[in-house]
Amino acid sequence: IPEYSLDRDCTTLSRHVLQQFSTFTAAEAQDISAIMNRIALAAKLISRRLSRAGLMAGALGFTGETNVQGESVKKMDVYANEVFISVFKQSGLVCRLASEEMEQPYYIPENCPIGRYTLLYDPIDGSSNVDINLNVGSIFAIRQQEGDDFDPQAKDLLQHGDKQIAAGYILYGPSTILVYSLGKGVHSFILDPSLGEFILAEENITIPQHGPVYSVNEGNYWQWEESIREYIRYVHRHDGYTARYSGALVGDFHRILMQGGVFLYPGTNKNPEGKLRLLYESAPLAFLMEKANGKASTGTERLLDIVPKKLHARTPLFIGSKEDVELVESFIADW
Ligand code: AHM
Ligand code: MG
Repeated sequence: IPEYSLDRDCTTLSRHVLQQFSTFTAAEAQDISAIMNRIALAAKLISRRLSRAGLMAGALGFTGETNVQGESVKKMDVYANEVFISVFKQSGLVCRLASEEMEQPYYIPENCPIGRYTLLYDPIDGSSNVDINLNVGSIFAIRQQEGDDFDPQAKDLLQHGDKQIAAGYILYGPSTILVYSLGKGVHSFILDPSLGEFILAEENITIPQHGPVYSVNEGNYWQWEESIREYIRYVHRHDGYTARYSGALVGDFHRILMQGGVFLYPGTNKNPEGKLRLLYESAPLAFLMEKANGKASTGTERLLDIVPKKLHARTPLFIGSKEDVELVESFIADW
C-alpha cells in the first residue's frame, strides 16, 4: 500500500476539526469538535438505515401525520429527527435542537447547565426522494445559545446567519459525503463504511465564478414573477447552460458547489417566500457558499443578513457562483 493512502485514511473528520481551531479557545474547540463527532455519528446511523430501508419492514412510506410545514411526514423524517435527538442526549453539549420536523425547539434539560449551543437541522432534506432510492441529505448549523433556557419561542434564534458558528450537510448518495465549515474554508469527507470513519476528500473547496448549471423547478414557471421567467428565458436562449434538478436541495447544492452554476427557489404566487426554510436549510448552505467564494441571495439582499421573524420562516433562495447569482439579481433589480 503506498504510504500516501495511509496518511489520507488517517485524516479523519475528528482530526480535521481539531486542526481548525486557531481562533477558538481551548474549551470551545473541545465543544465544537465533540459536537461535530456527534453529527458524524448521526450521519452514520441515518446512512446505515437509508442503505437498507427498502429491505426493512416499515422503514419507508408516510406516517400519516402532517408536520408544522403542512407537509406529509415520512417515516424516515421521523427516524432521522430522532437520531439527532438521541445522539445529543446526555452529551452535555447541546441544550436545544430545532428542526424542520418540530414545531418548537426540543430542550435537553440535563445538558442546559453546560451546553450553551443549539443545533439547527433538517434531518432528511428532499424526503420525496426517499422512497425511490434517490439521493437525500441532512443539513445542520450550530449557533451559540443566547436566550433564556426553555423559551418555547426560542427568540434568540431569530438572528442573522453570521451568528452561525459552523454549518454543513451530509449527502446520502452513492457514497455518503459530509461537507462542513467552521468559518475557515469548506471541506468534504467521504464515509468509508469499512472503517466507519469520514475520511478527508477535499480541503478548501472553492466554487467557480461562473458555471453551466441552473437548478430550479421549472414546473413553477407560471407561479413566478416575470423577472424570474425572464432570467430563465435568458438561459434558454444562450449557449452553455444546462438544467439539473433532483428535488433534493443538498444534492443540487453539492453539484453546484463542485462545478459552478446557480440554484434557484424563488417565491411563487402561492408562497411568496418560496419553500425553503431560512434557519436550517438556506442559511447553513449560504454560510458554506460564502466560505467557498460563492454567493447567496434572496434576490434583493444577502441571505445571511436576513433576520427571520419566526423559527420556520422561509425566504427565496438564489445560491451558487458569484456571477450567476448576480445575473439573477440583475434581472430582479431591472424589473
Ligand atoms: P423537504 O426538506 O421537506 O424535503 O423540502 C425541501 C426540498 C428541497 O430539498 C428541494 O430543493 C425542494 O424541497 C424541492 O421542492 P419542489 O418539489 O417544490 O421543487
Ligand atoms: Mg428540507
